[in-house]
Amino acid sequence: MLIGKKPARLLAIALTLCFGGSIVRGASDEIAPPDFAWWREARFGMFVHWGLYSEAGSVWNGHFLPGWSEWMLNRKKIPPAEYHAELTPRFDPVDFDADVWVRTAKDAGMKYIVITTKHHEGFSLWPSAVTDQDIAATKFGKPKTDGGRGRDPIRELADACQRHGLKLGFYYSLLDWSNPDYLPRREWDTRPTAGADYARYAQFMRAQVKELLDGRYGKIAVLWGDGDWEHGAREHTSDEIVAMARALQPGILVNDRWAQSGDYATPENKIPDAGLDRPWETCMTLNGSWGYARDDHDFKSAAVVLQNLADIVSKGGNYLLNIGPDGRGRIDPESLAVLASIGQWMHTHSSAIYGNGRALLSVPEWGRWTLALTSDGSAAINAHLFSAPKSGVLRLDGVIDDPTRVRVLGGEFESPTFRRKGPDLIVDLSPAAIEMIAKSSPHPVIAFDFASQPKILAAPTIVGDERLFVGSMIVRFFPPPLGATIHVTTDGSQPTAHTPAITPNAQGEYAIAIDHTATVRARTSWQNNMSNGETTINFSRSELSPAQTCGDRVGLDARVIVGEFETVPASTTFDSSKQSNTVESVTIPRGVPADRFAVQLRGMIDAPSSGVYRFEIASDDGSELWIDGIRVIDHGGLHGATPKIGDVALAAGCHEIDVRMFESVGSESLTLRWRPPSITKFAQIPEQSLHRRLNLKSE
Ligand code: JFZ
Repeated sequence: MLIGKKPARLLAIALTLCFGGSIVRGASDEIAPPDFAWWREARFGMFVHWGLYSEAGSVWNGHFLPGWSEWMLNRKKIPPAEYHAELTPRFDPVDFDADVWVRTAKDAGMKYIVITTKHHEGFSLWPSAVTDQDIAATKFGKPKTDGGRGRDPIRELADACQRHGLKLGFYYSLLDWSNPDYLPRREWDTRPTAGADYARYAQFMRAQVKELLDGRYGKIAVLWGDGDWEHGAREHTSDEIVAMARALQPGILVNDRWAQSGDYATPENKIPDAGLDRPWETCMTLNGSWGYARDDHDFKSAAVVLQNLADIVSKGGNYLLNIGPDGRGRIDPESLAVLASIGQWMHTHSSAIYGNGRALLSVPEWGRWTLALTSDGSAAINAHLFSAPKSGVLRLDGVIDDPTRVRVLGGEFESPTFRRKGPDLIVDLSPAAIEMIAKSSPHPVIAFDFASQPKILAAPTIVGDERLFVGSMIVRFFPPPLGATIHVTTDGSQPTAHTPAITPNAQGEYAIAIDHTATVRARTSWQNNMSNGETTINFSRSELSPAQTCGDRVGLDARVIVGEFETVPASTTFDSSKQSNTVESVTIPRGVPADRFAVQLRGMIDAPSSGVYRFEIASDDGSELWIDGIRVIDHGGLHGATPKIGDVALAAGCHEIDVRMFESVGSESLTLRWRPPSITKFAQIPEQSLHRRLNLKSE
């Protein structure tokens, strides 16, 4: 995976050098790849929710409304005109000092800030040429010549970030409760919808995003979309917006809330159990609201935040911790106190956070392991001790190298020593150390320093993610730690020290060939000590599904049925369909109801070559992909627009395709991409590759 990305990165560096470090696009129009280097190093950022709702603080007509303050317009069913008329004149954040905000973030150890430039309420926090519902409509933002203060908070924040060396990202809401072109309207919103045009709204979004990214605010590191759930990517013109962002701001990171998967995932207010297999960032509130909420004093403690941070980093993710400054621009004293405590801990422990990621050690009962790899080649395994180990002992299973040093990062207790037991490192904690660990809050960290990346006798990694093959396939293993050996069985039995070891081939790769369906089990050993961990993967040999006659016209037949579905309906259920038409690609046909329907798309798909095809379906809600009567992807159930993949072996030529999806309520979407044999990336399925079948009843 990494190897595939390298040329692009090198190209970007080469371009940067050629053009004297300025940010330019190459003559080939090559777009710089998303720059994850700083983001992985940073690990910790500040989310800022700030807008008109901050002035209200969840108080409307004198009543405090618990919950998310930035949703007040919607929750109180306030007509947008009334909302803006009340809050725009009041919004005058004279206490706003961008340096204070940025220093607060920096002192807390945060490396980047993402601010809401426009939230669902539809108020732009910068002077925007394409709306009047913006900062320029307030006394704060009105030009001095018009009696205003002439201030632009986004500019002040951008400049302060620049001064203090923090990266800046822009949150932008696709959902907009105020823009007259935004549809659908809330049920209680009485503004006439005649003349409203979502395409024009999308154009407005493009104009606004352009303002934010065209360079007037300098280098912008992240475009953080949100509120994508009422329309699909095509209506939002997400592709155009994202392409524009990448062209204007080379290396910019785009999140996954543009009705498409983006560069990284953003689980919200929760930490995925085992992390995710793509870059990810959890955003979290500090109290119970994103925006300032006057009476919400239920703040997380620094200890909880720092355990979350260690948990996230141990799973390879980032943490975007939110603050909600008030309508005068002040960060409340409770948030400041928590951030200050976080900063104190970070001051002495940040080496166990920055640039850290997953360690190859299993999750311990007492806390989390993180692994730091530094640019000079040295490394550290960090034990984040949320509680004292029950056994009184820290075990670093399978860590073959000896650390050069063991340190208690904050010096809360005396650095322990280690002993070796075969492939394992053991640290016996003194009663005094155990007592200190139990007492310390936020948690203490013991760092194990290594001169170079430590060899860890973990379960071997299998390279690649092919699980289905035709004929025979080579299964490759990641090189084991130096001097360690890989033992592999293919008959389902557990590998032991007596299982013959595999030796590297002429290319230095550890690989075996299989020509039958097999369960591959692998362990590593070092000096006759077997790894505790084991890798088990099933590989299936498949025959190529034979090709059939192609259709003679492009497009797929679509059938729509209306009703309440919670699972993907069977094909025969669509026989009752009263609505059928043609689509040019795998998409939801026009004219479906807003909610409660199911769609079936049928036809032929033309495979350019023989081999294993991988498909990726993304749908909201559930979907299934069938090819030649084989269920390739089962993505059933109610969910958001999440992707799911499946493999199928196809002979070159045409095959029956049947895509079914259903939508309960909310937003709906459907996309299908493929990765043909020996291609490394997913791609759009060309429209010429989809054919209508001639023998369908509707013909
Ligand atoms: C959104 C906003 O509605 C909210 O006000 C806040 O800005 C937050 C960061 O993002 O809320 C969401 C968005 C996505 C999910 C849930 C709440 N989600 O994907 O589960």
